Amino acid sequence: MTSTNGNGRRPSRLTVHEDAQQMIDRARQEGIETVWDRLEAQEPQCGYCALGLSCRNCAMGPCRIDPFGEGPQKGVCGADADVIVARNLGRTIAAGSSSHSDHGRDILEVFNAMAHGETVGYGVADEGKLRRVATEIGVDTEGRSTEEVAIGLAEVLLDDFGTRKGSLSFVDRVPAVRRDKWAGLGITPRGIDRENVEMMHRTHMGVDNDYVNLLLHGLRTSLADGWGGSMIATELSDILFGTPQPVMSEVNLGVLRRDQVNIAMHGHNPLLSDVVVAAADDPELIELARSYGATGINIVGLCCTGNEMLMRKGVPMAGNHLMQELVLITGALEAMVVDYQCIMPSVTDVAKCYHTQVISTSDKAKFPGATHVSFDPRRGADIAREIVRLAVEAYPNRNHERVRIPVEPVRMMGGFSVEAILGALGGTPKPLIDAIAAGSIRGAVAVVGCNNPKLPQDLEHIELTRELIENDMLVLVTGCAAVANGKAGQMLPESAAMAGPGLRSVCEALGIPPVLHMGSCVDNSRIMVLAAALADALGVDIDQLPLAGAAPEWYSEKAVAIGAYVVASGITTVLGVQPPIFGSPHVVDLLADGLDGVVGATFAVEPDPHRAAQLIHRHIEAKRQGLGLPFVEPDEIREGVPVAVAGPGSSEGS
Ligand code: SF4
Ligand code: MSK
Repeated sequence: MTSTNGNGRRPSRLTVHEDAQQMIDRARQEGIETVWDRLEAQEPQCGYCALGLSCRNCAMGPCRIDPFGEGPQKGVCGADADVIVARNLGRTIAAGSSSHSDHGRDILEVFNAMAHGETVGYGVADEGKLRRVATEIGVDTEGRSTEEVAIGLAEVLLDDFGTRKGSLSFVDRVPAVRRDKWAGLGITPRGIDRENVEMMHRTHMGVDNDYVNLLLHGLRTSLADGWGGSMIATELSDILFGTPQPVMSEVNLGVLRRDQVNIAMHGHNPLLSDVVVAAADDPELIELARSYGATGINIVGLCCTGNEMLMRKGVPMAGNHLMQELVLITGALEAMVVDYQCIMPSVTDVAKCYHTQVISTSDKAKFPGATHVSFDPRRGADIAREIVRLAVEAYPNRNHERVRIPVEPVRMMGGFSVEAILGALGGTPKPLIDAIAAGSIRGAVAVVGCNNPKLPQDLEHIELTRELIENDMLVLVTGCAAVANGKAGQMLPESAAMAGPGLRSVCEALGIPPVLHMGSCVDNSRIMVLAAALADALGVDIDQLPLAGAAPEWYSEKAVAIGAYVVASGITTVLGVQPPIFGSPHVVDLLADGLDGVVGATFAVEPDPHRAAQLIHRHIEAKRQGLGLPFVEPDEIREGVPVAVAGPGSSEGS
């Protein structure tokens, strides 16, 4: 493999982290190609696609619309820019929503099999939550065994995927006023699969040719994710593996151990990782590792599988999306075990340069060059041991002279489920509401989402968060954002010192960080539950609350689905990367403005983290004013300090 190696651009222009910079340097020395090289090789990327103006939905095309008005303004079928952009966005939402929801269904199927006694290695870890959720959605729990309740819960949730009901079970968690709003717009999610299938139907040539109608169905499809597939994944994972409670952990490449067998669990689904963590404690496997000269077996996380393990078990986190190739370049990894989503096909190429085994585990996500061990919940514990054994047996092949673990790990705190947050508040949201009403906390901002090599890795996450907490806004994080903030030391109880005086005093009183780790990508559903609880406690709709969302470095279709359901639920969201919609001024107007009159929230795009923070601060103060709370006038909100956001595509990059 040959590397163009970012054309000599300084690693400090590609990522803000020392561990990543050292590994990029090493990739260059060893001629190993990484994501930044491939981005550069793709440049300039297609301008039609970047604007959302290309369509390949049928064989009369592919078609494109000329954004300058000189070339074609319609596809062969007659679709104009509005229809093409809206159709593309609709399909993106459906792909993201389907990804989360298929993950949710996988968990549900194992949960159902567990309830019927057909699995090995799985059980109910949180009986209280099982009974609470079952009661909430109408399953009789009185005098029934754990298994009977679990079967009843599984049956109701299995129906949520189809068309047998008019609305999803968890939609009842939404404040009534918002449910009425959705019903009025015709966007109440009915069945998870149904909304996704209908979106694929509507975007076929010659079906829905009204961009407004298409986008409304996009919102409905996303709601089937946020209040359906993702929420099912979160709730059942808590019941199966435990509801997260505050826990200390460590983050960055320093979590790898020079003297141990290192196994990185990568992807999204906790079904396998949970049993692998248990298998790593198997005395026989530890003895085998010792027989090869290692002192033990070290499990670390990557991306959202890592978040699932960190949240529940405090398993250390090696890194987020853009670290997945760099962790291999340490030469210290015996195995990268992957399930699905966000796993670059390139990991097998990089692994070939070392002794690392890539072990794929999902029959729906195979990787040429990987060893495939098919996950089967009926033999979960055995399969986990088989995987750990493969990793241990790779240890003798490690070239110890090539091992480079670049930094010491940073401590971080995770585990802030809604239950944990309410627990810290004494069992009710009232202290949080009181702090918001008094103005010591101005509001809360969900900073979520991925990395994107078009931006310096983690810069936007860290800078946006820094400015928000300095201005007394509580930050809730999930996914790759949480890893970024953890690496920057923003997620410790003592990080309260980085916050403004109001937020600092609340965090110090409660012993919590100003940035709360709420989990993986599907766990954005926790943020929805918290928002609904706050709205209900105040007797208002979600869009009246001083809340905002941000996805500063998003890349994935799942992130688009998340953004759409967050906005449809009433929370304005700022994106740091431009979505491919700017080919249609009508679509842009609707998403950035028109939606405000429809769902009470909009999208904004602001790549500069300081300007984004300012925009969010103004939004939150406006919401405070709307609620009759003390607020800061917009012109009193200080100007942020813009930074040059230079990525590989920037001329400033070298
Ligand atoms: Fe072209 Fe229309 Fe076919 Fe799209 S659906 S490829 S715009 S003819
Ligand atoms: S892993 S979807 S890169 S947050 Fe959930 Fe990270 Fe984004 Fe994947």
